Amino acid sequence: MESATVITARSGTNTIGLSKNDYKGRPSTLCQGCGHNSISAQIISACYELAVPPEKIIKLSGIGCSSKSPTYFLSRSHGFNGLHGRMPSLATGALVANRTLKGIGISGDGDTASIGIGQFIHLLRRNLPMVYIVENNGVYGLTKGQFSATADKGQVLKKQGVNPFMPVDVCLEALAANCGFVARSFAGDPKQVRELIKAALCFEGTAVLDIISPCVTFNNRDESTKSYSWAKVHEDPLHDVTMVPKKDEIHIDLKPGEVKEVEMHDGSMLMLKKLERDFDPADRLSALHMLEETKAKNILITGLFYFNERQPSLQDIGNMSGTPLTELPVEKLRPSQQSLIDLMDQFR
Ligand SMILES: Cc1ncc(C[n+]2csc(CCOP(=O)(O)OP(=O)(O)O)c2C)c(N)n1
Ligand code: SF4
Ligand SMILES: [Mg+2]
Repeated sequence: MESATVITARSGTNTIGLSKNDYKGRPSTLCQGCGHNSISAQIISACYELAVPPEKIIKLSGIGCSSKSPTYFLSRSHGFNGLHGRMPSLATGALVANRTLKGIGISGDGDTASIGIGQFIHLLRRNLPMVYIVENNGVYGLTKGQFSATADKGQVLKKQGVNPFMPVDVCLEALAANCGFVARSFAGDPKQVRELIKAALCFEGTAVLDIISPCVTFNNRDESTKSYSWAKVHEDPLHDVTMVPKKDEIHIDLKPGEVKEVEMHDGSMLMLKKLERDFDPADRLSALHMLEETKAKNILITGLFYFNERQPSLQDIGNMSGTPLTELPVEKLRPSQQSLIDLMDQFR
């Protein structure tokens, strides 16, 4: 994705002449304090700072409070709000038919890990160019607070009782499905959310961001691992994340070994400043191990867990045209009679 970040302070516009307002959407109708609102704000900032042309984005979602939120950012972009758990099919169709677009998919833990888990896994196998955000609050917010598939075993909710089931971990699922960009963040850590969204936008395949996004109405009690208070106390970032777009000069004033640089397809750099742990996001098995280990220790580990850009997308495998299908003339879209005869001959 084209990117450039020099913002002229005087005019308040980015390098393509757009102001931050050009990246906003309608006023939110979600509850005040809902984590989903702060994620929308960081999507707006990330796209503004990267000078992403809004018309090159398609917003996709399913059903849920989270899935409503594309209305609250990028009103100049394309968008399709689909059925519960079926956003991946929509995304696949849209992005295969039009290679000039980048997808921003917004889903919930119910939309992805409950009803949509099958669609999610198969989307990852196809590696289409999109940022897939799971706004993870451990409940079905829109339908008034039932346990979702990411709720912890033993969790107690007022009207639900005790959850008897083991949770699905979105990042573990993404790693198992060989997704090339797997990260976790927390809506209460806006800088990390923004920088990871920028990196995800510069990644060419499917980038999964599992963002703990508290539901202040149905699941924000201190003991819940999806609450603001728990996440604030237990968050342990792997690194300090800064995204440097390709047109900016990189100035780092740090000792060698403190920063790991991850280069994106477009030449942008993701700078990962080491904090407590030594961690290499190129090592998938280490990522799996670290996620299991930190979960057992009750730690909310955040940051980029895995990065691998060397995987083809369905667009590459299917040799899809760079021209959107709607712009191709009929004679290019419709196979000739001879090509159909040749195809049938292969099966005789
Ligand atoms: C096929 C289908 N089944 C069930 C529902 C009811 N439903 C609407 S939203 C939702 C869950 C939303 O939870 P989540 O994806 O976590 O989003 P949140 O509201 O928590 O952001 C459910 C079960 C539906 N709309 N369609
Ligand atoms: S019910 Fe929960 S998830 Fe839905 S808008 Fe309110 S706080 Fe957000
Ligand atoms: Mg939810």
